[in-house]
Amino acid sequence: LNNASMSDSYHRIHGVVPCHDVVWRIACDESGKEFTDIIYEKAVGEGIAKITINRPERRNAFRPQTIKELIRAFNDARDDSSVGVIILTGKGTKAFCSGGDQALRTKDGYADYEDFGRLNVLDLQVQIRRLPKPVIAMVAGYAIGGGHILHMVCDLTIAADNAIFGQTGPKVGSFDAGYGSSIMSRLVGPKKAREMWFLTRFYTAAEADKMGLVNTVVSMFYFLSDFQQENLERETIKWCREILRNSPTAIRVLKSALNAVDDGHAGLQELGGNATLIYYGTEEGNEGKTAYVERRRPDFSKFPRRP
Ligand code: S0N
Repeated sequence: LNNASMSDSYHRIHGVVPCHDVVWRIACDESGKEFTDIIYEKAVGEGIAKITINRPERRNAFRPQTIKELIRAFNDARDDSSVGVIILTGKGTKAFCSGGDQALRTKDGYADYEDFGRLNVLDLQVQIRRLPKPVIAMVAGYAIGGGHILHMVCDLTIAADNAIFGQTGPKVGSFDAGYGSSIMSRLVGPKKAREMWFLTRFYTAAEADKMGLVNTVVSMFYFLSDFQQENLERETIKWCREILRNSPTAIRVLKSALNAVDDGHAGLQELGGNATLIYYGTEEGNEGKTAYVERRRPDFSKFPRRP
């Protein structure tokens, strides 16, 4: 048995996979329904969730079902207070995600059930952007089209040195005029963003690093087996652990602050929600609620009017 099949059979039998010093346990959401297009795992005792797009035979292209499952898993990871960081990745070393499944594209989006198409990947992009925990894209191989946009909406990107980034829209008859354009322009600057979209070139991990598209590139001497892939995961886990050592509230507020200007009213709402959340925890905020419950006039006189 090679590493890959050993780890696959271990997964099936025990529901857990040892990866260096991390033990991954298969997770589910409250519906209890199985996932078919993704693998959803949590690292035992670590505060890390990992969501893997599992369509390697299609270079991890997503269909509406894939996105539905990703949304369920991200919701669960958001609600689970033991989770502090979420990794988004693709199965295998050939692709993170190659975008929407072109075989399912119809005149009104992507269709894999019912009679009409949909672009539910846009909901997923917004969900990742608003999720109050850091989301890290762990990219090996191709991050193309809608897959490239998914890594861009994540907070951080850790790339393997075989990673390839690019947009194909104008070549295959599509475009993302939302986050796929605006966030890209913020990340790499307006000139480079135009280059990426107008010329539809692909870029190596080193080029992406230089452009500010990724946070780091994990160099790998030889990148063909599961063992080498663990180097990428090892580095990603290191970044997760560094984040997890820090204050979750500070990180939560910072994520919303870093997005606020670009996300307009929705960004302000997210940041404002965090202010309310913190205010609820103060004695001053509590006085208002307690007075209402006790049917008395609230007394805010003891609280300072700070300069
Ligand atoms: C990723 C590429 C470069 C990999 O090349 P490689 O390694 O040579 O592999 P292939 O032999 O090409 O592929 C292996 C098998 O996988 C299938 N496949 C790959 N990608 C897709 C895909 N996206 N959809 C369906 N199938 C895919 C291949 O067909 C092959 O299958 P077999 O073995 O059966 O022949 C290369 O594969 C590539 O260029 N892929 C296409 C990349 C692409 O153009 N993606 C779509 C880009 N557009 C979007 O993602 C749109 C996103 C979106 O949803 C959206 C968002 C906002 C607004 C609008 C939209 C919108 O859709 O319009």
